[in-house]
Amino acid sequence: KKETFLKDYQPPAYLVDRVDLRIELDAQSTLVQSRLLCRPNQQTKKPLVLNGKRLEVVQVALNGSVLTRNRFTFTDGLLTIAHVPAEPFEVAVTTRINPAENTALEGLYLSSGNYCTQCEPEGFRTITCFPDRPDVMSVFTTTVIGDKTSCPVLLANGNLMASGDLDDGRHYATWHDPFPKPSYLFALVAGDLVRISDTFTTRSGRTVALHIYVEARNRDKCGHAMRSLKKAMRWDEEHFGREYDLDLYMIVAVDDFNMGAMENKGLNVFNSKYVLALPETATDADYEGIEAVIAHEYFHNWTGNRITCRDWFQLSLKEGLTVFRDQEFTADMSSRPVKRIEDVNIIRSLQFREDSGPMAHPVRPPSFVEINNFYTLTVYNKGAEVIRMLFTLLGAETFRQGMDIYFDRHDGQAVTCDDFVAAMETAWGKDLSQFKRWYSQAGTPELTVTGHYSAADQQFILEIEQSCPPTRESVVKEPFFMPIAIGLLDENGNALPVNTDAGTGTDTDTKMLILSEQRQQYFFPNITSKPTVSFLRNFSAPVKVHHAQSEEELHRLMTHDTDPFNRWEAGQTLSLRHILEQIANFQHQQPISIRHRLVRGLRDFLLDTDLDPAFTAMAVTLPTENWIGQQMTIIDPVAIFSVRQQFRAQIGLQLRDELLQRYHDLTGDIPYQYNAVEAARRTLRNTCLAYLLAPEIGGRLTPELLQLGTEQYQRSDNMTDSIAALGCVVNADAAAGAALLADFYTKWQHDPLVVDKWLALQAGCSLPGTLEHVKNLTGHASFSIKNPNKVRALIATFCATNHNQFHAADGHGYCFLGDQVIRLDPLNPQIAARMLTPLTQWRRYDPTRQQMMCEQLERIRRQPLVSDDVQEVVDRSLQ
Ligand code: DPP
Ligand code: ZN
Repeated sequence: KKETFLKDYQPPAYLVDRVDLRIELDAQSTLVQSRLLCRPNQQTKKPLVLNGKRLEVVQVALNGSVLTRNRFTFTDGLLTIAHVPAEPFEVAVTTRINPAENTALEGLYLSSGNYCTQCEPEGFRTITCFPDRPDVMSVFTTTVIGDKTSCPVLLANGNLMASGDLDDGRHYATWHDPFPKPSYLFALVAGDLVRISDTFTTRSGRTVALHIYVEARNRDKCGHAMRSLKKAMRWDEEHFGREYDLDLYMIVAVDDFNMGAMENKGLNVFNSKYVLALPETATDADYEGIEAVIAHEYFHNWTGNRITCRDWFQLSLKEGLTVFRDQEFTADMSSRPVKRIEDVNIIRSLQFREDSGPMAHPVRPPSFVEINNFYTLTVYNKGAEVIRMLFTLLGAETFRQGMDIYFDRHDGQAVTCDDFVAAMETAWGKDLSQFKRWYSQAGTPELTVTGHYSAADQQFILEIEQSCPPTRESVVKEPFFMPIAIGLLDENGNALPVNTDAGTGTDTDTKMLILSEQRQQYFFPNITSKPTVSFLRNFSAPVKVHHAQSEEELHRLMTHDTDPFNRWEAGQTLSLRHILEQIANFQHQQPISIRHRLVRGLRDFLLDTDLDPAFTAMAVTLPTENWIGQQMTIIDPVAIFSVRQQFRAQIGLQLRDELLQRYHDLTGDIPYQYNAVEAARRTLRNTCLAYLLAPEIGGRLTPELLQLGTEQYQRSDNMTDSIAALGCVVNADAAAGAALLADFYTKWQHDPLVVDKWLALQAGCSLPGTLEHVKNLTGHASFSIKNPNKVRALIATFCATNHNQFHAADGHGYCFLGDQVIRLDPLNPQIAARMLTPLTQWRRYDPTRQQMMCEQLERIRRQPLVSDDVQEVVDRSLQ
């Protein structure tokens, strides 16, 4: 497959105003009849070209006459009719497909015996022949025909128009979606499902029916998803003025799904992980994830469906914006600073890594081989940071005006990221052309910050210099335009008024600087003593910062900063420094020790009961292994793990009394409830437990501490507390862990989502011997390589999070991943390509590891039937 370029974009030669589909379901042989009402979109006469993949073309007709085989061709994924009328015409195509054989989970497939679809981005072409590109928007009418017994439920997008019985035990349902949409938003679901119903009254007083469809065994697990949906609908009305537009909103949960969920118009299809929850089966993190993903897909109805993408290069137009919207929603539902810290952790631990590796690409990629490889942290999460910078620059009110302009201008259209920024420019009244470099230049900008204080002039000068490492699409980077939020603290930690020219009622502590040049200076007058800089408050731009601050200053920020994000950040920076210093010791076979001052800082956070416990939990957690690794020229996974683990054990020992005290004080006395307050309490309590049960490497815990974990596991009434305790025991003591794991499996083997947790816990286990155990589990009755959730739980957890053991010096971890990718690729190329991520990072490791990692990449590339998905990732990695 060859590379596709953004610069080669051409408008479609033909538009399709209407699509009529008649789909006769059969597991091995589904017959799809489509009638397309086409119309030329250009003056010059061109052949009609439709995409078609992995299907059999049974018949093609033009304006009612069946075409003989010499009137059309069907090769290389394209159905071409050379001669079509200049006037609007009708093309009818009949295709035959095999859902039962579809293990790629793209197009129409079976999950637990039920039919479902995934068409984004290019799955519709595996169902029928169609101009499968998002700038062709059509009104769909879909008739689904299926067996009454095995498929009592027949669903498609829009509203139900007709239904009834047919002969030979079959029945049909006809659905009509009045909103023109691209083919990637098409959906069909059929099977034996139960329905949970509710209603929502929009602010204009319309009643919308809300239906969640699940397998009967999951009937009682939909309450949280339904409540989340209603909250999201209300929130979008209140915060963006957006109301739902159909009379029906349907969500279907399936167990086999490549991604998290899909926003098909009126008929979302979800990975069951993001729908099903009961206190006994789902953790607080699951509850939060469900609320966020339900909201995300709902928000797509406006940012994605009503206004869609012109082409797939614009993917971030809908994804970056919708992630920003769901982040804001979650911040409103829980704790804003904690949500921000979580999002920044994702950006820095994972997106920065992507942005510095071979898969680095701008938020709007200039080219791709396989678009499925570009559903990335860069497009989603960095894309959301770019939107957030606009929000920060324009301010909430002007940003909202920009959104309104965007909706007004482009409703019903397929547009580009430029169109979005243009709407923001209109609202702001300022030029954003330099800002748009965020869409075209990849890589993480780096800022070097220096402060100069002159006591004589009572002036403070802040100097910022920006640079960005070269990436594939651009070697020399033009300077970025970004908001830098800062504050200044005096020696007692008091905030200095830096924003004195702001109007009344505004925050005088925080100044928004604009950085647009390669090097810039900012002047602060009337500063009576050398200030401490609180730089990049709330992480106002997705950049790396080099800022030589003393420990004194970091402690001041940690205890006094008015910006909660930077309080947390100062603590992280301190921890990071100490960890890196000890990593150097470890590498020189010197003993590792933790500095008293660091422990004291964590202790202060731990004992400050005025803080939100969820924030405290973040503040006492050490930087992630990924983030530590990124500070190193050569990543040493064993040293990182060992030092971090040793620190955790030491903190557990030195703060045992304080941790136990808080652990007991945070014991809940009411049955499980999911809400921000209760979840925060559990998070901190389980963070304390994890410290108490953190063993020294090769060391053993006291029986009392082990007992504390075991007891929590046995007594808790909810999955959050039981799995947290189980995880602590599993990582502390092999024998005790094995016993509890066996108990857990016996209890939960019937529940696939809980079994995923059981697999992930074992794959993430930091005690020695995990790889052998994981290999055995690939043969376990509960594991299936065909189920993406199982693959992620077992294989991805080991390879992408258990760094110490995945990167073991013998290279067996790499070999294991090579084996699994080779096994998976013929079945599900999208998931296989994703699994490769850890190997793409080979340049960051020592020469021996580099060589072993590359050997696996080469080996994968040599496979006779390597997919485009895997090929592209391997090729880019080895380039
Ligand atoms: N468009 C989906 C999402 O919401 C991905 N399949 O992110
Ligand atoms: Zn999305």
